Amino acid sequence: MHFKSSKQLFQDAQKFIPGGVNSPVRAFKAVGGDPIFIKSAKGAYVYDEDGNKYIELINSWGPMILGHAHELIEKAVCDAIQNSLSFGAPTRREVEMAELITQMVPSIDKVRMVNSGTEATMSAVRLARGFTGRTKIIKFEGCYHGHGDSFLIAAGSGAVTMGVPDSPGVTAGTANDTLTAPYNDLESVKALLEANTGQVAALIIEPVAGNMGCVLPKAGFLEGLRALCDEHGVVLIFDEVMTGFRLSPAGAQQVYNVKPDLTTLGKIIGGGMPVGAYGGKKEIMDCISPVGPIYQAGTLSGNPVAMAAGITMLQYLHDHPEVYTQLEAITSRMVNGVKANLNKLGLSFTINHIGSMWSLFFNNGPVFDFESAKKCNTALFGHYFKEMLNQGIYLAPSQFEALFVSTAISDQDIERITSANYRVLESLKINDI
Ligand code: HOZ
Repeated sequence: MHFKSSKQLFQDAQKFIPGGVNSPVRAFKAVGGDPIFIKSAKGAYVYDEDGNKYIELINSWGPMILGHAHELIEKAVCDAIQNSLSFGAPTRREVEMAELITQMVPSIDKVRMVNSGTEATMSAVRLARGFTGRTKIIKFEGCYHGHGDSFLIAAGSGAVTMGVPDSPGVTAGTANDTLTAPYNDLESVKALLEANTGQVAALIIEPVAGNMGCVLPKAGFLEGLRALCDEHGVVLIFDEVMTGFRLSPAGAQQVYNVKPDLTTLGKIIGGGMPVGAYGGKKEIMDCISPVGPIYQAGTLSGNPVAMAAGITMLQYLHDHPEVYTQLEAITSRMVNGVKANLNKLGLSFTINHIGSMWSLFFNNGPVFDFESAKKCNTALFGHYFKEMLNQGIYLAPSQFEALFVSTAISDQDIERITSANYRVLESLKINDI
């Protein structure tokens, strides 16, 4: 086959695909330059079409908890494809998957499989609306819940880096039904609920935000939301597409000990295959068709190959809880190395870290919401990103994305990451941010 470099591929891609990519963040617009095209990956490393090898901290935006191309998951997929790729009919593995999820996440009594996190959040909101008979929802500025119309209001991730947190194409009616509050600001949620009494169906939140960089909930914030939702009869939805099974076997809700009514899950539960799910309290979930009247469906939902990959990874996490200690240790070593670099260089950039998620913000103040995240020097981040890439470290190509760590990262990899970080920060000539 004719060899094409990343540069040539990107040129060709732009002729046939809008912007040359199938998801905006990949276009490197937030950091400048052209994207690299990935050929393969194994463990902690990705290899591009140009023959370069990188240590990577994206991990498919979360799911590669055990690193790329893990033997057990590969085998499960290879075994599953022998029996055809899709049936659009019930299969044994869907039951196994649902049982495993409900076993690992105590707040989930019943779960419905879909094909992506976006589908999961859209479906969960429809369910909450049907269940409560109300129309409005509350979301937080800078949180990203996929590209459903209701969520493209003050949205994070690619929506903010492309400068369209409020996307054209979303009708005024839909936008009016989405109320927004600053992350970590309980008082503003209280005010919204009081001003819209009896109208709010759901409050949806990333319990640890990963789409404005990694932003942690302040002490008492999630508990406060739980209490407010109870008081106002609002369905509390935790979007754990990035945090579910990553921060603990039961995600952020276990770490913070707060039970949502519904949870949305995504890519992680497919071990890298395209999957999503939403689940929660039995009385709410039983409102979905064919038990109840709220409709939601999909030919590829519960796809057998995706189920095989996901079950294998979740079962592994279930059987090996030490994975979480390992992830925390690897990430802490990395983060502490970067902190030491900042100290040596007299820099006071902010680092947010929890478990195997973290962000280095090019910002001297604390980052606890969208406004503080937006104070970052994104131009400087762009230089940093490109120089790190030149050093063989592939970071998320935006200041407003979290980094995800896998168990495949070795001590030598950490040393390479932290020493590259030192060299790059030193070379950036940071005067004033
Ligand atoms: N929305 C994803 C990050 N939060 C990026 C998805 C992708 O480009 O694959």
